[in-house]
Amino acid sequence: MSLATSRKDFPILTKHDLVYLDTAASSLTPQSVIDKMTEYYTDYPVNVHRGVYKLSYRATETYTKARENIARFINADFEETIFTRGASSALNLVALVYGRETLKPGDEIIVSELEHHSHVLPWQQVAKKTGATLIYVPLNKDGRITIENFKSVLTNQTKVVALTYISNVMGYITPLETIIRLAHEKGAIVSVDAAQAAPHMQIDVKKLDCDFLAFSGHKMFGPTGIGILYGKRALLDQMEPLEYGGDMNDNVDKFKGDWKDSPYKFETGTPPIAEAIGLSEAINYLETFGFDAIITHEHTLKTTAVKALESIDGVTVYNPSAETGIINFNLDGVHPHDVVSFFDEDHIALRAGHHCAQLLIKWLNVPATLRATFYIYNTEDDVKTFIDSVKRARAFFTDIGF
Ligand code: 7TS
Repeated sequence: MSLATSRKDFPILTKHDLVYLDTAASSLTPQSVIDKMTEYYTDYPVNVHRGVYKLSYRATETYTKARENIARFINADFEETIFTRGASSALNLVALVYGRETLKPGDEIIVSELEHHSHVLPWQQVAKKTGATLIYVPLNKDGRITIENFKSVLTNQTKVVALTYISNVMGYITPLETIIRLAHEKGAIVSVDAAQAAPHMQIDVKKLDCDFLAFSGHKMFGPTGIGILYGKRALLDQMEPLEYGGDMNDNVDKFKGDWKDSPYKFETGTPPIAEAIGLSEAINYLETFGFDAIITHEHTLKTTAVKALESIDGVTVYNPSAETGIINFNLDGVHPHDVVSFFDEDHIALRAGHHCAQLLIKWLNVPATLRATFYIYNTEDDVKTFIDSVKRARAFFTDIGF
């Protein structure tokens, strides 16, 4: 399918005058995904793995096929593809189970200041509980994780490397293939936060050889409330569940019970059925474009916008070299929260704040930033509207002495 005609697939874009530049927070939802979820709620809205009646068989079969499709999408096995509430819960599961069960005093966990809070806070807690130490990869002058800088903190004590694949603020791609190889040579495992990568680039967990990888449905045309944790089977087999209850269990006696194998042992209770079906359809939709076309389109729009921003006096772009479609910027001397109302007036949706990445905002030494992100439905016209709005805001604040 062509990117140029994709806008008509998104009901929100056909109904409203909207320049949507906040995909890094959540992408818009195409009609085909809405239809698949409506079909579930309309035609077979029943639980899975329980009822011995036709509707429940249909729900179970569609739900199971959804997992198969999502596993195929990242080249994982079915048993290695766990449904979670989102990337945050997936990353927490790794830290709170694998981390807590295996780490001991003296062990080191490598993280970075580019991480989203959901890939730092769980490891901080685990470090506190186990006596392990958090070590930060020094970022280079552009704010990137480099192989050289990673090597400078990798030691024989490194047991876990927890890094983002694409930064949600800087849009940089982490050189993970080499980092994973180096980490494995030291016997460390690698947890990858792919929340910003899965919507924009092909992920092959076997080729990447990561140990864990997490992403969310709602950033890649899917619904909210669902995410994926991929884990290598051998690691998942040695991990205990995080939560206990229905569906994950096998035999239950008065004083002990046991549980099924992965993925079920990590998924207690009624699962996100409509969401799993919706995410599978979102993947089908995403795949009709091909990742090369997607990333080229986003990057082209981003490059045009950065060039225009850099020609405006009093605008700072913090990540001009980003390989993806994310622009992180500020109007000099103006708090981003004072700027966003200009965008809102022009029907432009973008985010101001710390983007759940306070470590990076502190590294940049600013109170907050503005972030614009491009995806398949954005156009050259969107870039123009965005740049005109920045110019209008800049002129206003210059006039009043900022
Ligand atoms: N990791 C990264 C890199 C993210 O960008 C996000 C969400 C998460 C993890 C957490 O995902 P969730 O689905 O569990 O919330 N990032 C953002 C953002 O940049 N703006 O809003 C949410």
